[in-house]
Amino acid sequence: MPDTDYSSFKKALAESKNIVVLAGAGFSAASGIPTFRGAGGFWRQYQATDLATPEAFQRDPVLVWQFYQYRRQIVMKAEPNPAHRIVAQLCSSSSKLAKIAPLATSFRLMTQNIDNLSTRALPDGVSPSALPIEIHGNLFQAKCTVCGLTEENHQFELADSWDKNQEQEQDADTQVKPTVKDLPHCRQCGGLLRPDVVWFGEEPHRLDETADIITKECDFLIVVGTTGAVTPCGIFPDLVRDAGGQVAVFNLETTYNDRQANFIFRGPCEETLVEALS
Ligand code: BV8
Ligand code: ZN
Repeated sequence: MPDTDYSSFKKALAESKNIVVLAGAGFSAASGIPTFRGAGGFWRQYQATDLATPEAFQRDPVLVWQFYQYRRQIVMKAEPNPAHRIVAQLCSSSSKLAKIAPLATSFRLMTQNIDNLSTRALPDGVSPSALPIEIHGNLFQAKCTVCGLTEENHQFELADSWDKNQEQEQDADTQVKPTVKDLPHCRQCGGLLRPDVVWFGEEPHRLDETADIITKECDFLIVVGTTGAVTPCGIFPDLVRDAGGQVAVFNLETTYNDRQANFIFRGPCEETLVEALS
């Protein structure tokens, strides 16, 4: 039966060497970012998984860019929440980490989220090793569909004809729909840019690196705010347990990862995770 006691969690953490946090959409929920399968997971009449695929982009690149533009607009107004902040502190401060895990040589974040909030929670000038591994990419990165050039893209460089109030769903059909020529294009070759995020059916970013960390180094995996429904991240808890590590699950409700959990903390991670890691 998984343990639900914070003091035994903290004791286990204090004996761990390579701690990994695996985050999902629930990690950013307190920042006001809609999760995938919750009520906010719908956009107009679509499920996100109807739009987060290469086929959807092939079929209607304008609609897919509107979907990501809508999410960028929400994220740009959002702030990191206490869960982002405590994980960012432990990723970037060895002295703070030593207080809760004196034997730890690494504390890393792997996030399925593309909202950049975990990076924004970090202090300026951190070492690259403190940055999150963004397994599913980043909303503020674009990639050329022709030459593969990738570029950061923080301001809304989308054409003026772009509807600035996409969230007003009721008048979605009355707006002038942008065309492909209004979409962002590559400054190097003129090719159409796509959001540099991992769509369903595509290989996650840094997969070999994350697989090595999970199977060869991680001895304590903290899974936060994810259903565990999406692979390959959804099987990381199994891999850590198979390698003799421990797993803790922080979620509002049951998840596919609960069966692998040594610890389960039911509740909002912006509270439970802060309690557990303080
Ligand atoms: C791959 C980026 C192979 C884009 C995302 C059939 C057909 C085709 C494919 C498949 C198939 N069956 C399985 C697959 C594989 C597929 C998959 O898993 N599909 C699922 C739907 C079954 N996976 C893939 O395609 C992956 N690629 O397998 O490639 C390969 C491998 C090697 C080499 C070559 C090829 C790629 C998957 C990546 C897809 N992209 N995001 C975008 O965001 O638009 S996934 C997307 O879902 C997000 O990243 C999200 O994080 C992720 C997982 O969802 P959750 O994080 O769990 O979010 P959700 O809303 O579901 O749940 C929120 C959770 O938070 C809930 O549990 C809730 O209770 C909790 N919560 C809410 N608030 C709080 C909270 N918890 C705590 N506190 C709170 N306050
Ligand atoms: Zn190009």
